Amino acid sequence: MPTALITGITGQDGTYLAEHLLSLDYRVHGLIRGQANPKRQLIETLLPDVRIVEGDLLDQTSLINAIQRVEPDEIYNLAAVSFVPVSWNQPELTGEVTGLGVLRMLEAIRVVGGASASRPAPPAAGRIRFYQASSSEMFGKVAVTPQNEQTPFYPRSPYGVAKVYGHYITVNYRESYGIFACSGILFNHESPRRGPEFVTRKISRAAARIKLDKQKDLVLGNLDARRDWGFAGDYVRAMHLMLQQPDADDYVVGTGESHQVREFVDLAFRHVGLNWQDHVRSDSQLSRPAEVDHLTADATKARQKLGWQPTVSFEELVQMMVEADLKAEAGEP
Ligand code: NAP
Ligand code: F7E
Repeated sequence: MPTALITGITGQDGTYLAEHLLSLDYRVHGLIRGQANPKRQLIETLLPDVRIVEGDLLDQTSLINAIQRVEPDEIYNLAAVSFVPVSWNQPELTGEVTGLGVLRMLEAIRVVGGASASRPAPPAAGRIRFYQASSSEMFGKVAVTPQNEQTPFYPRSPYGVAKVYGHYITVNYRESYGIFACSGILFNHESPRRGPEFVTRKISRAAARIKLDKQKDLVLGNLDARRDWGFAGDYVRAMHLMLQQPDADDYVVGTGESHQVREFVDLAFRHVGLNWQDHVRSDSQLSRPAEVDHLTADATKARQKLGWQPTVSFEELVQMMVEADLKAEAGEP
């Protein structure tokens, strides 16, 4: 039975990945930070088969201890400060967790495996397979559309900059120490488990609440921004597939379709029988200091080499999220 360690287990992707790996008969361990993390109980209740291990991406020793204790075959590094606006308010923390946290995970693998510059690829370090959650935010201000593995990076936020560091340190440890380390450059992926601060969930939740007379209107930022939105449940399959390949490599994962925030709003409100223009306004206070205007994935490599493809369309994603929020807001479990 293969063993996996997931950092960021309490996040959207962590829960979907844990479910996917458990369905494939993995023994799954999830790294949880903090003495009294309120989400620990959520994981214990929703995912009772996940074994919890304590640790923090800010603490090198805790990561070494976690790897020594779990002895994983695969590590999925999903933990990050992941909300882009927070990264302007807390740029140093974002750099520490989202950027240097990746170095600490790779160092833990190197130290436990005993790799060094003079002895690049000892069997133990080579045995653990590592997945890094890279992001389309690294492309930022794009000069080329769509974006693939060769597209240059031009990050537009402290988050994007930290992810570029995480990406290249992953490539570097693969090339320096022979560690099997992959980066998935994932475009936006959403679900009913998405944090309510992200735009898709903010919209689906508001549409449901307005429909149920629990809220009057919705204030958003830039309605013109375009994203390539897919379903998180599809994207965690790609993460797993990357670590099953004969060689470590980097892959872009996305649907290849981009839509404006405005289109998401329109579909969500239409799904509950409302006209969005009666309820939604845009406030420039919510715009970002530097915006990423338009992202579209070219996931040809993932399709061809991993055999991966998305199963949920944009329209289905919007419906799934609004339906889930209608149930949640109506008090259904
Ligand atoms: P998320 O829901 O925000 O989850 C982030 C996770 O990181 C949480 O479990 C959080 O734990 C954990 N974390 C934060 N700081 C930590 C620390 N110092 N030590 C250990 N854990 C820490 O993010 P997501 O949407 O699942 O995304 C997963 C990963 O993919 C992230 O790295 C994100 O940047 C990246 N990504 C996401 C997307 C997307 O569209 N979702 C696209 C590309 C890349 P707590 O519960 O304790 O806060
Ligand atoms: O914003 C615009 C906003 O916060 C999407 C993270 O998972 O995906 C995510 O980052 C767009 C932006 O996601 C509001 O300006 C308008 O253009 O949902 P978001 P994101 O910034 O794309 C990438 C791939 C990651 O890696 C990240 O970890 O929507 N927008 N009005 C708004 N955004 C928010 N949050 N709230 C608004 O009111």
